[in-house]
Amino acid sequence: AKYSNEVSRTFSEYLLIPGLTDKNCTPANVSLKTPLVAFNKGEKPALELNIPFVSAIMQSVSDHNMAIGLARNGGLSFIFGSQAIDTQAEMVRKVKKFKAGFVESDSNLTPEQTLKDVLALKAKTGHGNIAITEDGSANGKLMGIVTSRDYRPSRDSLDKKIKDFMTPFNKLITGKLGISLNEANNIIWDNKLNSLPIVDENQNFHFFVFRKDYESHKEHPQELHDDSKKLLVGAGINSRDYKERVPALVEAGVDVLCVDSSDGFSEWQKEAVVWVKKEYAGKVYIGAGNVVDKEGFTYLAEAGADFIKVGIGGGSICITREQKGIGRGQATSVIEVAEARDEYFEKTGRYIPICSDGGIVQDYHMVLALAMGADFLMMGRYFARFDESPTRKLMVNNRYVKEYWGEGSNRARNWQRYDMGGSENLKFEEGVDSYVPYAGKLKDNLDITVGKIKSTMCSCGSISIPQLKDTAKITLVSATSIVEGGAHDVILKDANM
Ligand code: MZP
Repeated sequence: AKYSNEVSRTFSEYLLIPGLTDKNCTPANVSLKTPLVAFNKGEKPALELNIPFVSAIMQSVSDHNMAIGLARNGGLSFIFGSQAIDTQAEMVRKVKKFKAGFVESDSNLTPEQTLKDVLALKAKTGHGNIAITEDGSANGKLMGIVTSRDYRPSRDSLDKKIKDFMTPFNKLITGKLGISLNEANNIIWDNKLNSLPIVDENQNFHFFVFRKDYESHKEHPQELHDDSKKLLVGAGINSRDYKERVPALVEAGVDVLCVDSSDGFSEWQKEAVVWVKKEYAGKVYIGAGNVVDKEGFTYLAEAGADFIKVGIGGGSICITREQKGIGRGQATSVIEVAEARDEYFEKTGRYIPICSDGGIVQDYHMVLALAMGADFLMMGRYFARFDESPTRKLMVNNRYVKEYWGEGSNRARNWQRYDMGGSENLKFEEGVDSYVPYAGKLKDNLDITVGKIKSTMCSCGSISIPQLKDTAKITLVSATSIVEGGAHDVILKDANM
């Protein structure tokens, strides 16, 4: 056996030391733009993210709703692959159908039909804001309310018009749905009164938005990325059925794929990457992983991967290290693979972004991962807590929680990912089924996280991710200095005395 003398470390064992914050170094000047796929020296990556976050390839995290929410905020989701090919492709299609400025609904109201209705009603009434009602009259049953795309009133007048227009319908929505007026108002008016409700003919409430977050739309123009004004979306694939799955996903419009495996240093991964690169060159991008050292990185880089995912056993729901004894501390893995990425770039002129996957607990861990060389981060637990994740919100022990289960748990039954041998049964579990504290809306939480990251970067004297990588000063912390970092030697006022 070969021994690595280096201790395998996690993010919590490090801290950042401030660098000089010059006057230009303000959160408003910080850019979190980062490459998503490989590019050659002197060129620009074909796909970039406006915030360095992607959501995990997991049943309990990334469906079409999460993908729409995250893409609209500058990140990207990889829709889970542990499902039938047609249902996964349908989720991709739903994201790609979502167009900036169009109303979208996952009800029977297709965007096309909705738009047709709007235009017809607009022609009849001459109004910009239009309710879709059963019989087309203002007294009919409300089906939805939309604003036609070519109608661009000022923010203020739009807010007022929507408010005036919606007032008579509040009761209907509240009554039929059995939610409180407060809840309804929260939903209907959202933060900045830019959200609109859609109700289908069965009175099912499909909350969707029209030009949501007018302001952040400008700040995170991800949705304007490719000219079609379509959102970017990714999807997980496995190394078994990719010859059937990939064509369906490409046909549905997927932008980027990722071979999803807890251990990606394998000939199966290489074959999958090589096949996709050959059959779909220029049509779709493909990431691979997960690896935790230079050898694994170089193997997948040479196979042609467009990005490489790093991390084994660090996920919050993951028990791979306990069950199989394989893995490595996430910080050490990222540091070593980032070195391999830089050496490979130096040697070949091809920059292959790396993604730190799993094990992020505190927001400052995100800055550490980026400073250690990750180009972007994949997170499961973080996103599972939000309204947009696909799982149930429950009340457990007097607090709201959301369900969150690992892809290696029996619940996910993702055979391809964890069962290497092709047997029909999962012999042992590598993941747990759990709850995470419910945290509300994706956007509200992302705003806080992004704000914190920008502020930490300013303390480090950096206004971009590449600058942070080059200049960050990182120190190991002792067990006692971790204690020093929390509140200590005081009696907290809300503690039970
Ligand atoms: P976290 O953000 O919850 O800490 O970790 C999410 C990551 O854990 C996923 O992106 C994936 O790589 C990994 N994962 C997912 N399921 C399992 C499992 O069941 C797992 N063991 O390790």
